[in-house]
Amino acid sequence: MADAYVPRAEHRFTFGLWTVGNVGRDPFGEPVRAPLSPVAAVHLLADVGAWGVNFHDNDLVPIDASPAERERIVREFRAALAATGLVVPMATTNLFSDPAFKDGAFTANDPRVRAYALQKTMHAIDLGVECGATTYVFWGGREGSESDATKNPAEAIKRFREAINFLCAYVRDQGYALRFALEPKPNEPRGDIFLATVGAALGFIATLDHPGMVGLNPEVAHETMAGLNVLHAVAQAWEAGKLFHIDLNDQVPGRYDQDLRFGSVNIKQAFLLVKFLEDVGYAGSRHFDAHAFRTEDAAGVREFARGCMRTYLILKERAAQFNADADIQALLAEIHADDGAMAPFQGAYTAARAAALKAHPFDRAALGARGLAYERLDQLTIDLLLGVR
Ligand code: GCO
Ligand code: MN
Ligand code: MN
Repeated sequence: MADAYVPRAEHRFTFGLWTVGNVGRDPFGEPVRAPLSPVAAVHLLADVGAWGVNFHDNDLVPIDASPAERERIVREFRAALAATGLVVPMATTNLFSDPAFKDGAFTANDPRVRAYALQKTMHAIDLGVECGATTYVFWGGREGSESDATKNPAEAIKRFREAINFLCAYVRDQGYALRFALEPKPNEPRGDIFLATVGAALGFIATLDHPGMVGLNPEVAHETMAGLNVLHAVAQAWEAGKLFHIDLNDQVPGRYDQDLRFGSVNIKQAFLLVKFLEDVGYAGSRHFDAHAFRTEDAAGVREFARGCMRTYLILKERAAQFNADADIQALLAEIHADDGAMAPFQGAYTAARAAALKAHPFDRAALGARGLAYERLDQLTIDLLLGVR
C-alpha cells in the first residue's frame, strides 16, 4: 500500500527552483539556509521523485550575467536535466525582485520600466523555450499599488493588455509552442494587485488579441488569501478550458502569504481539489509553489518536498476510495436523482417551453420541506479522510 505514495513521472509533480531553493528570508529575518545552485536543485528534485523543475529567468541566470556566463549556466543546467531525466514544463520572468520594478513591470507608470519589462520577458521566454518549457506563467506581484492616487487602475489594465498582446505576438512570430498562464493574487508584495482573482483574469483574457493562447495558473494560497474558495476558482477555469497550470500549496485565511506545504492546513479543501483534478482528468503539471518552514535545514527541505507529493498521492487514493464507496455513491445518487418530470422545461428557450413552465403548478412547500442529507455526506467524507472507512 505504501508504494502507492511513491511519486512517479506520470504524476506530473513539479517544483520551482525558488521553492526548494528558498533560503528562508522573511521581512524580519535573514536567510537560514545556504543557497542551492540550480544543478543541485535538479538533483535534489530528481532524488525525491519530482517529474519537473520550473524557474524564473534569474533563478537560473543572474540578472547581471554576461552572455558567456549565461551560456555556461544553461549548458550545465541542461546537462543536469539530461542526467536526471527531469523536464522543464514551465518558465516565468522575475519582474519583482529588482528595484527597477518597485512600481510594477507592465503596469509601471514609467514607460521605460514598461519597455524594459517587455525586453526582459522576451529574453526570459527565449530561455524558457530553450530549456523545453511549454507553459509560461505571468505572476504580476508588483503590478499594483499602495495608493490608488498614484495609478489609474483602468489604465493599468490597458497597459497589461498591451504587454500580453505584444508577447503573444512575439511567441507566434518565433514559432514557439508556448501557452501563457496568468497567476492572480490579491495582494503581497503590493498593497493591492491588479487582476486579483481567477475570475478577474478570466474576464481579462476574453479581451486579448489571442485569447486561445492565454489561460490560468490558479494558486491555492492566493484565492484563500482573498477569502475565496479555490476549488470554485479552479473549476471555473477548467470549465472555460483555461486551466493551463496550477500552483498547489496551503494557507491560513487572514494571514500573510504563507506558502505552506500542500494539504497541511485545510485537508478537506485539498482533498476536494485533488479529487476534482483527478476526476476531470487534468493532465497538466501539479506544481508545488511552496517552501519549507524557516526552521528547516537541507534535510527539512527534502521532507517538505516529499510531503507535498505524498499528501497529493494520499488524497488521490482517498478520491478513488470516495468514488468507490457504496454508501457515499448511494447517497450521491439520491442527491442527484432526477425522475424526468422536469424534462419538458429543460434545454434552450422556446416560447412554448416558457409558456408551459409559467403555467406549471409547483408544490413550493414540499420543495422546501425536503431534507437533503448533506450533513451525512459531509460526515462520510470526514470519516473517509480520517481513515475510519
Ligand atoms: C508568490 C507567487 C510566485 C509565483 C512565481 C511564478 O506568491 O510569490 O505565487 O511564487 O508563482 O513567481 O510566477
Ligand atoms: Mn504565491
Ligand atoms: Mn505561485
